Amino acid sequence: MKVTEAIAKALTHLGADTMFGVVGSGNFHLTNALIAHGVKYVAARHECGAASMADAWSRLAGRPALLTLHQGPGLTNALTGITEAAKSRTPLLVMAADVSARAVTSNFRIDVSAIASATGATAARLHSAGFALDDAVRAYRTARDERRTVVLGLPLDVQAGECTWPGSPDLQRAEPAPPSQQQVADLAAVLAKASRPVFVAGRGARNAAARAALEHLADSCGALLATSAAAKGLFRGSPWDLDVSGGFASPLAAELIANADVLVAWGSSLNMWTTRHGTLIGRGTTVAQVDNDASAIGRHRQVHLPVVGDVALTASAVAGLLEPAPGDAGERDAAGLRGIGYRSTELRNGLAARIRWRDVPYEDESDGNRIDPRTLTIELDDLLPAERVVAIDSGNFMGYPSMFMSVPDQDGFCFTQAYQSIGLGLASAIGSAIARPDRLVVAALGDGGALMGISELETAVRLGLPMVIVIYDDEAYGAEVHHFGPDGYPLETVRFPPADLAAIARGFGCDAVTVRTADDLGPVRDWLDSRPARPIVIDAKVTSDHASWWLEEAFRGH
Ligand SMILES: Cc1ncc(C[n+]2csc(CCOP(=O)(O)OP(=O)(O)O)c2C)c(N)n1
Ligand SMILES: [Mg+2]
Repeated sequence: MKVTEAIAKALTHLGADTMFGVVGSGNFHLTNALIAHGVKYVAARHECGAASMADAWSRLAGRPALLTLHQGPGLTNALTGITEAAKSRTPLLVMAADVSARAVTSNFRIDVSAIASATGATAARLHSAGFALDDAVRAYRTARDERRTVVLGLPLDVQAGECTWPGSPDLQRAEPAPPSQQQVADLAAVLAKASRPVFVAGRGARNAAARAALEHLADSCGALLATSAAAKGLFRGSPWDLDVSGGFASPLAAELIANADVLVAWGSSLNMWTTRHGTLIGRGTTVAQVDNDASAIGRHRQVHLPVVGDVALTASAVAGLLEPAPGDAGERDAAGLRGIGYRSTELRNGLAARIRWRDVPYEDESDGNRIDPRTLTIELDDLLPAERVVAIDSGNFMGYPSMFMSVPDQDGFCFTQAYQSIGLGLASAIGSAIARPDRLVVAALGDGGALMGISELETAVRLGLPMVIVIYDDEAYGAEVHHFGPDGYPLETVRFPPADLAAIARGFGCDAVTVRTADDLGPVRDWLDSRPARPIVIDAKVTSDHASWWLEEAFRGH
């Protein structure tokens, strides 16, 4: 059997069914072999776009997409997207064609392993035709079971070789790691005594099983529920949901988190973004951290109680030790609350009224020619169906969709910020739309990031994706303007003349509208009613007199 054929057969047996890429001579045959085995292939226009699509798809599907790349520049073009995926622990298999070992003078020759490792991805390689299948299966398993971005180098001579089919690979996955009984008991003891416990769930808790186990445990000890930005939406619908902890936290959420006496991080590293540079962790707060990766514990914050174990398993085990004593149920108040921990009827009412950013009063700075980005985002939040995925690029604007747009659950938010690159948002929105065709995908971009990744507009149009692409257009690299402007530095390098982004979008085949006031959003309503088969781009000319408050806070981390 041809090596490419054997790899395609094995990967599809393991469950690979979606692939993104740009095809050149080095990945032509393998890509076609995978398509022949039933894999859906999405052709991107730039390898970085393909990588971000694959990253987003894998996050929302919870299993590895395949990314297929030509040798040399195919891989280097994809590197920013691959780095984002690697830093986010996205399960992703990058199939990177490479020159043959003997082709020492080829133009396409680069050190694939060194490049892969340098980004934080796991480097793998097909070593010979005889072992190619083992190498490919091991790479897929590492991506799937260890949530790693794996770059599999595919030398052309090995790809062209022959091998024997050894039979289908085993589908079994490694069991999640249970925590030690001692650590479970210690955490239960701390929570049993806590009067103001708060849970912060992160990327490692972004699944339905973890949500159920954490909510159950939180009910037993009266904890309030927050997430890192990467897990936004996880507790949506719970009356005790504080939404995001960190720079995006609403004033009430920040106050409640800072006043916790026990804070438990679940699959969250408590980095500077999640803790607002540590200010959300009170001086006397006991901090526990639960993570299946021991090396993640204490990486950013001092932790009093480390627990190494799977989030859902640990939460269930701790809840088992905290079950209410018989007769305890009689203490419920009129609202059915046991009044334990942080919870009370008064707080519940306070959360319902004030936990959302859009319920915090602000002065609308719209002036008729430019719209206040807060007002724009609240209008869109009302206008767009609640069953949505919000995918966000990087820049000053990014706080507005993150804070003013609600999402239905943890799969309603695609936040590619582990590498803080601009330009990935449109492609990650396309990957989201392919993963979740049942939801409206909203890409939220700055004008800088939009123009950097704009080649993928053609992909969105070609695929007939009914997405909303909203561009917060301040005609600048606003983050830099607000970073350096206050100190009087020249800003010519980060400001641009107005661009008619709606006209550019129409050129790609999108619907488009320019928005200066809320009334200009009428065409978006019509588009929603029209069962659209193409994207709509909203070029929103936004006010930009000052930095967003979250950015001002974030600059302290630079
Ligand atoms: C690939 C990359 N290049 C440069 C930067 C530095 N950078 C951070 S935010 C930003 C400006 C982004 O502009 P835009 O997308 O318009 O968003 P805005 O800040 O104006 O809201 C730049 C250049 C980066 N993060 N990533
Ligand atoms: Mg801008």
